[in-house]
Amino acid sequence: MTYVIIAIAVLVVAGAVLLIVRRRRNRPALTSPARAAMPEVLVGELAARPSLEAEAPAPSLAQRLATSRGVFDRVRSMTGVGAVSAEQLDVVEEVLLRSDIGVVTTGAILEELRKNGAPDGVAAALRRILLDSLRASRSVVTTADEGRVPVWLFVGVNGVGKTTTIGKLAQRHVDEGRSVVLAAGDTFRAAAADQLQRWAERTGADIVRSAEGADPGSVVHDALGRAAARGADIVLADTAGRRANSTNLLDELSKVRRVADRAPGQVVETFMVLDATTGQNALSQAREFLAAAAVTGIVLTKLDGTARGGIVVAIERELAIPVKFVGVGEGVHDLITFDPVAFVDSLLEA
Ligand SMILES: Nc1nc2c(ncn2[C@@H]2O[C@H](COP(=O)(O)OP(=O)(O)O)[C@@H](O)[C@H]2O)c(=O)[nH]1
Ligand SMILES: [Mg+2]
Repeated sequence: MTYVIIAIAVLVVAGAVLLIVRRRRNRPALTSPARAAMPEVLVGELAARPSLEAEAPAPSLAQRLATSRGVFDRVRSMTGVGAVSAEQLDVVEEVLLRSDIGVVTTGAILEELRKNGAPDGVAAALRRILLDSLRASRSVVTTADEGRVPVWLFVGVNGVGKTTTIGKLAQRHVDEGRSVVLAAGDTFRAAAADQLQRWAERTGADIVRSAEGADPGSVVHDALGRAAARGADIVLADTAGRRANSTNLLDELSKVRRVADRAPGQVVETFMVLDATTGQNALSQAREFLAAAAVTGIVLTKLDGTARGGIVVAIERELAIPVKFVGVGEGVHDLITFDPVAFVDSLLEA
């Protein structure tokens, strides 16, 4: 009998210890301040309301690129493997041209399909061909030589999304722990600097601006001085997208570039910003800028809501400059590091 009582007592004590240990484990690591008990009604209301996260899951790339994906519907639904029929080739041609992949690139792709057929189906063959033409290195440089401040320069015509892209990238650099100075080199209108200033306030970046009509070179020069004095990690320099004529604009860009590349500055990336919704026009614009600006990468904006997603492939094939970022909306997080596999899959994966 005594043994039984002792055994029961031991069990009860062990149970109690287990309970206490479990409770402690469930407690969050950081102790939060004690809160007053909430009224039952409020508790009920809160429980009934779904959390914000559950309400708005981040859209997938395929969702963001839904309009371009729609153009490829007919290719994705093609059945059959092996030789590609003349009718199928016609459909592929129409789809590629509609997606603004361009005549040259479309011709090359059709030739390849004709020659090699589609052993795993047309969509899979197209996927492989597109990925083959998107093999450029997309690394971005964020460091400069000892004692210099890295500068990212943004060029492109008015309205393509330069300032917005700078704002999004400022946020990215800040998130990655870099201190950022923005140079408001678009002095054509005061509103341009105001817009950049709002991005600076929002992202916590520093900004150097001047009066409307000021010399953009001197704004960039001052921004470099500020960055060097404060030990900032990177300067993002905005530029104007218009002048009285394009020769003046290109001259001005060359001058801004020279200033930005002089110590303490060092231009490590020059991004040409292009608007995807202008399709093949973006290509001709780019050609005009290329010689003057020594472009190291393309930022393709407004890929959301356009059917012209194929322009990514046309740009890389015809200009031989890598697309490094794509804009998929107006929000601060709507800029994506361009990933060919994710991009091509968002168009062609079932
Ligand atoms: N939908 C969409 N709009 C964009 C994107 N990037 C920029 N914009 C919009 O395009 C317009 C022009 O952008 P802005 O940065 O002022 O162009 P900038 O003249 O080249 O500096 C603004 O209304 C932006 O919100 C994008 O990726 N997607
Ligand atoms: Mg601007």
